[in-house]
Amino acid sequence: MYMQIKKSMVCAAMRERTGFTLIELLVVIAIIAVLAAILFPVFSKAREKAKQATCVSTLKDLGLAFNMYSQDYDNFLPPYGLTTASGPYWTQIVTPYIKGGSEYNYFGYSNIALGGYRPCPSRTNNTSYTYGVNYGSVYGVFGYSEYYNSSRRQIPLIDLNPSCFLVGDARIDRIGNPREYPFDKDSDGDGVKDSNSWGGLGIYNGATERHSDGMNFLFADGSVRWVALSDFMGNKNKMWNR
Ligand SMILES: [Ca+2]
Repeated sequence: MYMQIKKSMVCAAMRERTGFTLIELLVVIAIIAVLAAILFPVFSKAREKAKQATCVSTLKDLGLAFNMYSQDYDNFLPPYGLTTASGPYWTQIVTPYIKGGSEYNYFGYSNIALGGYRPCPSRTNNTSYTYGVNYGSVYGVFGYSEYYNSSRRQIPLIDLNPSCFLVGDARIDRIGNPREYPFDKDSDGDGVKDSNSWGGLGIYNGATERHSDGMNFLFADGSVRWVALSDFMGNKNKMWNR
């Protein structure tokens, strides 16, 4: 009799344990949500790191292409634009020197369907160039054009300051050299001057901090490095000086 009662009690207890209670289910869901919240930023950071590495390798190939171009043109880099206002521009001039590129490609243009070639994978829109050259007729490395500005052949590539930037992550195909286009205007209203009062280049003179608050730069010595936005603004290692 006693055994029978005990057996039926155990059975009842076991029946109660056959499913999850609502509370248990909610706890499990909450734990999954917390884990997802922790892991998703980690995954997206890892994805951005991979894109940044692709961008670095693209800029290294661009450095080799500039080097080959300069060997064909008495050690000089291509101008920003050649001969007339309608181009061709450096983005077209340099692509035949890059493996797989042709005269019909536009280096760094974001829309591959429209002939864009090797755009930065971290771009956020599909209607612009993603790399800009160090631009300016006096302090820049790439002058407007040989047609408008004979200064394009002032300094051969091998005589440039090795830590001077040639190309960097940008929203347009040029970055106004801050020595010629100083940061004398606060365009986002946070009290810090971040762009040139001329206004044609936009915030950071066209450069953009698309990789973890910084950007990748190709330098005159062929090296490629990530530079924090604040270091670019502060001319670290004299990266603006040619
Ligand atoms: Ca500002």
